[in-house]
Amino acid sequence: MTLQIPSDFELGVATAAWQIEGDLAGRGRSIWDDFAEIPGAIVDGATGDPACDHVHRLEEDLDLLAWLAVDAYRFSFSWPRVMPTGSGPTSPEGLGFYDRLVDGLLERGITPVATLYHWDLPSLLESAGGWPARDTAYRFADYAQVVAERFADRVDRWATLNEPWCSAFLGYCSGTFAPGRSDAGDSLAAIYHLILGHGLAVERLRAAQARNVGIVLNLIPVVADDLSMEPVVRHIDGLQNRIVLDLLAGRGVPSDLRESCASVTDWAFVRDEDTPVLPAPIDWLGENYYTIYRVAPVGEADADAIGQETAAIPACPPMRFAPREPLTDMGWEILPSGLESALRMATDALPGVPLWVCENGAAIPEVTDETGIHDQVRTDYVRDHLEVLVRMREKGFDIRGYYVWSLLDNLEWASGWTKKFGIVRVDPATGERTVKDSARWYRSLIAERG
Ligand code: IFM
Repeated sequence: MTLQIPSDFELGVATAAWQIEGDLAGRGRSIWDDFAEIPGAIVDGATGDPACDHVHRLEEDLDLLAWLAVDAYRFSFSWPRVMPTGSGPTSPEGLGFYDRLVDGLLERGITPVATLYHWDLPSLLESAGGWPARDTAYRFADYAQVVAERFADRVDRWATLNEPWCSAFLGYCSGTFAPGRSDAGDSLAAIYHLILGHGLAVERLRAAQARNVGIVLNLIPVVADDLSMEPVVRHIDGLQNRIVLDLLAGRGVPSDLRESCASVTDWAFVRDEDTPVLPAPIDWLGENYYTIYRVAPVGEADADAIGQETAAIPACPPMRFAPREPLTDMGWEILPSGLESALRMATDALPGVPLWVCENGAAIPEVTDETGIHDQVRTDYVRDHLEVLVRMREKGFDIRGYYVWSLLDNLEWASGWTKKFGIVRVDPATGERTVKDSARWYRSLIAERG
């Protein structure tokens, strides 16, 4: 069946600063630079410089975007490139880089869509306590204001945070992501302060006349075949999905979570004065969808799926993750119908808020020969998820667009260069870009859209 994309449905690609920019000399350090120096923290020892050397190859990458003819490009500002010490003085060079990026997109007719925080907390703010500390939320709001005052005239859509779940629970509970801390109580304080920072930043963005302000989550449907797993499903769903949706919707921390996590926190960080700030009205919601969580009673060892770790779940009851084939290279179950469940969750919690799928894509094996880089599984993955969106739109869901993750092969966080999500290959040794089959397919899809 041919995929019929409606003419008003936005198609784009996404990246994030630490994963592609490089040029550590031109910015302050972030928690990911520090994490990368811990032996074994990043599997292949990759570091944030040169990454894809995007800062020095900006024109080439802008031309790639123009060749794809995407409607929009989603990138993230690096907080330590804008404010090297996390608060106070800004860097003229750093801001100048983003001027060139945003202006270069506009010159090519591509809509800039910016995320303010995609996990690269300035190192000095981590030394001051990181996201478990309330003050970090206020520093984030100050940074948001600086960026919005400079770019509100040119950036069309703003996301405060990308996937706060990862920052909080992989960063502060399992410690498999930067900053590599393992304290369940701290991770709950972190998720709360991230959403507080979001709410404070929304106010500053609006004051600076920023248009279209939202947030990007990774809502993940949780399923189990075994009925006895219902309480576990609820606990994980609470931490992955409901805590953030409920805070954004003005319902506070879900009462069941307050109880099920009582062994690891007294929730003293939740303050009454935050009640009006947390549900700051948003203009749109982004969902990054890759997979579901399938959980099962304890049995064999945990699956090797990246990010699916019981250690990332505060007060985790006995359980294991049990993804089913087909799997991507990340060990993630491929299940396009889960995208519908994730978006329904968003709509149920925040009715009337338009949705974008801000990331979707796959790390999969590729075949390279003299005719090119063949990645049919990636193309199928993208097409199957787009089909879900087209069907949902027909049913009346307000879904406005979709961005492939990712434009480039890049630093896949703790997996370094070992997992490739790009529709364009990047040679880690030389930085050379080579278009894959999936990029040619996506380009034709955009060109042939209804
Ligand atoms: O690479 C990441 C991205 O930074 C955030 N969302 C998931 C992607 C794949 O793991």
